Amino acid sequence: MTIGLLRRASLLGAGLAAALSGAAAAGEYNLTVDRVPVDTGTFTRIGIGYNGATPGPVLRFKEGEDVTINVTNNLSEPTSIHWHGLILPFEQDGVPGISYDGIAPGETFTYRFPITQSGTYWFHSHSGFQEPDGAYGAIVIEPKKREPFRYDREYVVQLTDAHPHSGDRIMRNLKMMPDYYNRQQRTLFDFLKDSKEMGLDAALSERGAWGDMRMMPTDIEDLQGFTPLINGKSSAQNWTGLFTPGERVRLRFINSSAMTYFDIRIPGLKMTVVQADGNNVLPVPVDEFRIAVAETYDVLIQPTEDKAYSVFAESMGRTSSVRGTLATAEGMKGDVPDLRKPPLLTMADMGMAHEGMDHGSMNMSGSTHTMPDGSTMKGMDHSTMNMPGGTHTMPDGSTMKGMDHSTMNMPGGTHAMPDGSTMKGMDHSTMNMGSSDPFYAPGSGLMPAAANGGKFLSYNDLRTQKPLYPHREATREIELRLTGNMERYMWSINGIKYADAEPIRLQYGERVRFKFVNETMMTHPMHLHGMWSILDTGKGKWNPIKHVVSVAPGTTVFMETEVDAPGQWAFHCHLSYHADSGMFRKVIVEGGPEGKAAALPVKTEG
Ligand SMILES: [Cu+2]
Repeated sequence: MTIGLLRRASLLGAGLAAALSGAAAAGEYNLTVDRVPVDTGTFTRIGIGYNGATPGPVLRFKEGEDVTINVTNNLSEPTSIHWHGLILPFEQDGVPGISYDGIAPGETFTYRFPITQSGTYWFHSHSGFQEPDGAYGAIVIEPKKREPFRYDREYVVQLTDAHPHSGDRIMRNLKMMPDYYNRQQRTLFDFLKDSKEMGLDAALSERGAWGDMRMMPTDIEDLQGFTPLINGKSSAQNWTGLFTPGERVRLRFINSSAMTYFDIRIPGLKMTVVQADGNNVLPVPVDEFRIAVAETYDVLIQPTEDKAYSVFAESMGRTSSVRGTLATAEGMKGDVPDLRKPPLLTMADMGMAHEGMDHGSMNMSGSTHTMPDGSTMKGMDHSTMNMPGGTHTMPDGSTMKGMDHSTMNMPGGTHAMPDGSTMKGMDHSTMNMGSSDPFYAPGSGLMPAAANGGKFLSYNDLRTQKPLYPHREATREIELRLTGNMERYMWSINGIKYADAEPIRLQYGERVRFKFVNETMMTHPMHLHGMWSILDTGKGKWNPIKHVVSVAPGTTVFMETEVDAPGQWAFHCHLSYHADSGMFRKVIVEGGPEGKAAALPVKTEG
């Protein structure tokens, strides 16, 4: 009843806002932040949106224009808007406590900044859990120059993981009971099945190892029970984009989820990836790709038949899916694939490849770690061993009990070097792993594979189409260990949560090499504000230029940043509940050319 009333009220609001937008001067945009109804078909609730709806409007900017955006807060709490992936002065970046104070209830804040880039981006609230509650929208920036590819029409395909609970309630529940939303707990039945397959001892010790980590093999999504949406519509509500057979269609995928990675495919069509995080890449034809939280990928497709194709997005943990439709007329429907089997994390995802990790604390079925040459296995990738089961015969004839060859997936790779040297530091650029993906730990349960057996996009396939900076040696390396305590739902960097951490201080003009070491069993999409994240895929000057770098469990990933933006910036995991519980840092960029150095607020560190 209330929802119906509110819907009418907000539709009125949307009309009014549209009228206001129309009246605004060129380059001027108006956004209102409103309480809006969310109706997924599965549940209804009141969420937060822009101009009366969630998702908010698609903001279309032109490279080279100066934009003015008036944001009016109609909520009874403070709000903010962050322009995700946009390069702009730090005071315009929209992070309360870092860029500015936020936008008080009833207040209108005016953002002003030049648009210096092009591509697909998005915007969202950086206050509390307003973004999971629906406060997000898309940004499309038209380039000054011609695109290096052609298309006849385009659609934004914006994904989210709408949840019946408010973000605040979810956070409270996770703090109280970290597995509150994980419905895939292993049962006694699973244990008995494991025992039958691997023997009781092995099953027991594997259980022990997982217990030591306070993790379960099913801990892939710590938030389940959501309804994924495409452009605000669930599978039943079926978002539909029209095409004429033979047309080239550009799809701008944006993952605006709070917590959910999606694997995306369009059965019957090849997709050509042409852009990642707003920057053009050399085209990569794929059958399927994984989109981390907060990433964007632009793909081209060319449907030739007069029929309906399903745009199918399946959550990484396979607990839910959403389809939209590309069709030649409204109301058409394509086949909807079934959910695939949920992946199980393996020992690889426990991060046993990490140097310096205390192997002694891991109960590993009593297998011996002494290698034939007597060296220790420091740096060696234990992850290739899914411990229990099997017997591995070493070169010296000794056996290594508990190795499961059936789960080893390392075509063309020799990772288990007797001295472990090649694994040290996990330098992806030098690893040749055949068809497996070097951005996952070898043997990882999360290693993606295309549903049709075809090509699944890897970070390793991404090459920038146009380097933004001359390639040079990094001036400094900063190690950021991604850490957490699953038992207390505490997420941190280098073991320290945001509230207790000193800011990361960078000097203007540096090129910093960030080394992410994921010591947790979750995948973290790391997002640095204000400056580009040049992901090291070993391609030198052709390394892809991103704003989110996803770091899978048990891996080390490097990215480099040209420190060219004075001021202070946020740097955090983009999973909403991880960021909020402490996997977050403030970055301060000191110095800068005359007149360009930022006048930093004299505020104490938050
Ligand atoms: Cu995280």
